[in-house]
Amino acid sequence: MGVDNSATDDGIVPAVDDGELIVVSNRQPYTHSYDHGDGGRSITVNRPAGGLTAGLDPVMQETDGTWIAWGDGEADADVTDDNGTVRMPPESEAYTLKRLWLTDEEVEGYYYGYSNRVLWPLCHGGTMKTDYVERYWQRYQQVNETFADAVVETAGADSLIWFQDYHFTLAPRWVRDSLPDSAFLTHFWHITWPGWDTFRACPQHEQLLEGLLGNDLLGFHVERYCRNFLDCVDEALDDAFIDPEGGRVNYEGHTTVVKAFPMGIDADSIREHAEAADDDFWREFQSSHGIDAETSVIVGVDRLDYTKGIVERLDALERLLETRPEYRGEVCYVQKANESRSLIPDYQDLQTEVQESIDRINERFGTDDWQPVIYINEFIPQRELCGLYRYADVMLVSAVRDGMNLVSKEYVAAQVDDDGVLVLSDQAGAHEELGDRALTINPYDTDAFADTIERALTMDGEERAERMVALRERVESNDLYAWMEGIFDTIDELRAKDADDD
Ligand code: GDG
Repeated sequence: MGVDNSATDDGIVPAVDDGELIVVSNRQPYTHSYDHGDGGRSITVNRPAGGLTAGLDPVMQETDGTWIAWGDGEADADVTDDNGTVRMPPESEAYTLKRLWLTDEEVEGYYYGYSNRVLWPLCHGGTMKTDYVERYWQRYQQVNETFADAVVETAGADSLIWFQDYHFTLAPRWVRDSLPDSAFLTHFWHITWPGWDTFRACPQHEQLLEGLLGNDLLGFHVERYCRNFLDCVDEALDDAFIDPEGGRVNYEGHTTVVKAFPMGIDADSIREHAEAADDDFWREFQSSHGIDAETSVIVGVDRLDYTKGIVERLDALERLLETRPEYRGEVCYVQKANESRSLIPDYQDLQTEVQESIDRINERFGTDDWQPVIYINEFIPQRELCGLYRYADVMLVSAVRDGMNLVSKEYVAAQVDDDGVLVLSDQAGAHEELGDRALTINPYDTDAFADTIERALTMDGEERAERMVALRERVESNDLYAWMEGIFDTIDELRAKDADDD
């Protein structure tokens, strides 16, 4: 049965027939694990926590699609058939999850190696952190081929295939070469795309660009990344024809449209969680972390990643407490950061550096009844996170480079009392949308950053509300569903045009 691109109870769906939507991502929407409380006898399903995965799940259910991802859960293989597939979610079995099994060597080379020790730092401009190990590249190619094969086996002539992120730069070209033109390939690149001067340092830059140009539509968060990508193609591929205004590349007879789609969040869900976190929640939070009721709370929420500028932020807070003693005992900074990619040395170094900075600040300024920095380094449930956003007086987002930064938008959506202040780095993609109503900082300019924290703490209620109301309207209207709709509408237009041209 054909479906229109129309609103459903849960969101929107693209114009595809049942079974034609294929999503490809590194992380899967559901994992299976053994219930250790039960002596490991029964199996538990872990559901999508939020964000894109939770937003896409209803779309997959509505279209009976196939989601292809790495099966990394300990009990995943126990519930799949011989093809690695299982119907999800358990209560309605509405779509197919196809799990691909990766060996330890593949995970080391493809995921920890090429994806996170080459492409991640390269795309964030950190060429000094890249680690070009031939084994990583070999495994990355091998895993991309495995995913491409799985897509080709699953796809039909009219399939719509949606790749997510930097783990799959090569697969689109191989899929494109194996499927008829009527199949549509699209890719969303969730991180920044660097300028040519950075990108050219990568020995495999040509293959990466050729791979991505297998797509019919390639999306980035902001225009600047689109321009950077087109510049890289222009410099690296002699045979590519580029239409910079139209955002099109023609390479070896195939056209790729390159377009910005700034990603949003599920603002309604965040708002509902924030509303549910009432004053009792906040009193309990304050008392369990030893925060005095009168103390102003500043918050930072990050994956522990060197792109997020956590150490730079702690430096600015230290400068504030050093140069303005009147804030001692009056403000408390809550750093919520969960560990990530811990097998990579740069991430281990960062964990140590963050812990050392926090210990130093607490030793230097802390007293018997006041701790300047509270560190929460485990994952917290969505309700608690939204409560923290709601009651924090100021949020600091100080990324040194960030594709979008959804945390800044979540903070805004949770401001149901319209009394918080967002301090936002001009290096985050979100700054393009929120920069004029947030307070802008350069994470490296420690003195000015400290001044801006003070400005946020002393802003009067009227200005806070005026800024936050404007920010909230923007975040609510450009939410996750508007983002998906923008992508699906563009796909429908491009497919309709292709059909007319044939
Ligand atoms: C990449 C790009 C781009 C974090 N701790 C907890 C928790 N979180 C959730 C946040 C937020 C998500 O994790 C982090 O998203 P970000 O966008 O801030 O950052 P990345 O993980 O680096 O994401 C980024 C994004 O892709 C999307 O395209 O914006 O630029 O780097 O949603 O809420 N959630 C809960 N507990 C936690 O402790 N529940």
